[in-house]
Amino acid sequence: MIRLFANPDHALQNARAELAEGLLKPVVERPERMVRILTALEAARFGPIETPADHGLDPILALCDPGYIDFLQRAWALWTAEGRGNDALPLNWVGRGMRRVRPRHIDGLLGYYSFDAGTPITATTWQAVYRSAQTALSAARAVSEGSRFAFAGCRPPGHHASGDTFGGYCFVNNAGLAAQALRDAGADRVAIVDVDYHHGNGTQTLFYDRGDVSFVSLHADPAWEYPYFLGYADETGAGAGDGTTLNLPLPFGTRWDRYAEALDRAGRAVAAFAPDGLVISLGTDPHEDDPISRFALTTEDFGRMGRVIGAWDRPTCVVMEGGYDLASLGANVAAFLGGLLDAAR
Ligand code: OKP
Ligand code: ZN
Repeated sequence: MIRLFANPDHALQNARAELAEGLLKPVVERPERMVRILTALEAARFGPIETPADHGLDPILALCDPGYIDFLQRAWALWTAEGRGNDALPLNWVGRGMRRVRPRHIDGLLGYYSFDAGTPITATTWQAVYRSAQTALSAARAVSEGSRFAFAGCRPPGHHASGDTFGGYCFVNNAGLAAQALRDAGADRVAIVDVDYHHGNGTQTLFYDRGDVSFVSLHADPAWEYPYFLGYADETGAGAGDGTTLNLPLPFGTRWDRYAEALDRAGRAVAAFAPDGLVISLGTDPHEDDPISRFALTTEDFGRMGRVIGAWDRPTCVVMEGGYDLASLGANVAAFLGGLLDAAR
């Protein structure tokens, strides 16, 4: 049995442009993505799509820097106070030899709290981000109340956001909130497995030194792919979290055969950690038709992936991340969830 939740305010994140390849290009992370996912889930008849409950700001503030959350809530007002009406993008960052101070001007704050120029803030971004977070919290609640599976239709996504940094279309780490919610509801250990094409740098950072939440990620080799500055195989955790991070970088062109081997390694790491709950950061951008990615999985492969992960046999909260091929996106998500359910019967 699976319970499904979707962010009713996802369309409030509807930015115009991101800086890419030296140009302002139309954003690829757009509302139509969630429309496609929900249409496919309805057609697959997994069950009703529920409106998330409001769990308030406290769980967000428990995982994130309050100064950062305050910035997200106020960024648009500070931006428009400069006489600007277009979407806000950062343009300046700390370089080597400079100081990590928190500036006062909005342009300085945007750089202080970000790591790329591809993640626009609009008038309604905070509302969309807040409700996306509530969607993940509601799915985690469903799992902790006994549902074997839950799906959080989060948009905007979250896995690139740490507790104080936005980037990669992400502002608040929805998967991290779900993992912490499972912990707070009594799970001693939670594993997060990230199958998005891009490394979940924000999630890794949030839990890097924690022994109670492990992070396992399959993604394109960051030496060649975004986010470039985290996600290498030699990052294995620190302190109490020593050995609880596992990065499995894969080459461009990766197909199911190679992917399945890495997923098997991920499964062995999860089994060794013996978690009471599992959070999956689901990106469908490993699909062969994804416009910004270079793996070669098919829709059928997402079904296989779901069956493998379902066989790990843990209460599982699936949190939506990326995936930008509108034609296959819905079918890929439905195939993955169908695979989970197949494995559990
Ligand atoms: C977010 B998620 C495309 C450039 C890519 C950022 C990618 C963010 C991916 N014009 N820039 O992990 O799917
Ligand atoms: Zn991605």
